[in-house]
Amino acid sequence: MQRNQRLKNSIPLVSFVGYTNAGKSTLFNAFPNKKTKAENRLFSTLDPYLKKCGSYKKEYIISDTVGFIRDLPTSLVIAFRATLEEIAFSDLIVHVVDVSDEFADKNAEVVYNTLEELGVDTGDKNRIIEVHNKIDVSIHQRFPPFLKGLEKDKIFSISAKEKQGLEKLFHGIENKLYKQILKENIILDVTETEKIKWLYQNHLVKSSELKESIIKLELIWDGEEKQKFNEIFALTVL
Ligand SMILES: Nc1nc2c(ncn2[C@@H]2O[C@H](COP(=O)(O)OP(=O)(O)OP(=O)(O)O)[C@@H](O)[C@H]2O)c(=O)[nH]1
Ligand SMILES: [Mg+2]
Repeated sequence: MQRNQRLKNSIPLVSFVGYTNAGKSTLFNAFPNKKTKAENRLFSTLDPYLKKCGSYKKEYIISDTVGFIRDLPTSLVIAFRATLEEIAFSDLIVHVVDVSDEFADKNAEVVYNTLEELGVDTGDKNRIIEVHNKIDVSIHQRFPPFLKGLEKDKIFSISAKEKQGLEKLFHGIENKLYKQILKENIILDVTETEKIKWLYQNHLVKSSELKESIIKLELIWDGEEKQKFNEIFALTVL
């Protein structure tokens, strides 16, 4: 409900979370501002941990928050209570991980446990992306997800400090928040039953037209669904 309400009434909220020292605030500052001067003043007066970002018609608000640690001190929890509560209702959770830290695994685990405690279902992978930060000083450039099963397109390797990989991240966030709805036709042979079945089962078919052994399907889907289809069936859509 919260999510739909926000999308209807205002702009989506993107919460930065992560272990302390992961680079959340550095990343927050690296995001280009989208505000007018007046808005700017209003925002920073109301809450210095919020910032309006994004491009034309794809705006969103980012929220920086306190770094998680094994046992968050009560005073910090109280001070950041509103922000912490907002995390569970945000449209996207950006988990910043310092991959140059030898304890990155353990730290990420603490973050996911804390998120669960805050009421976030970490099994809902549609709302979580991982930002692997500090690749300028890490041993590898790419790391597997810290959240088991998180898809590759939800992982962004960056250096917030050196401003590496940021453009891809900005686009990734916009695409997650504002899915592009595509209307496309696909022509299949009727013997390609697995593909046809998959499209119907995922409720992507708007109409169909059968001509001899050829079926033309009118699809309404988003980029993510299209990509999934192409991955499963390794096919280019006409
Ligand atoms: N080498 C390198 N250092 C970084 C990078 N990003 C952040 N840092 C450094 O890491 C330290 C912590 O960065 P912050 O942005 O304050 O981290 P944070 O996650 O906001 O920390 P808390 O608010 O304390 O939880 C600072 O010294 C940053 O300069 C990066 O991409 N590369
Ligand atoms: Mg910080």
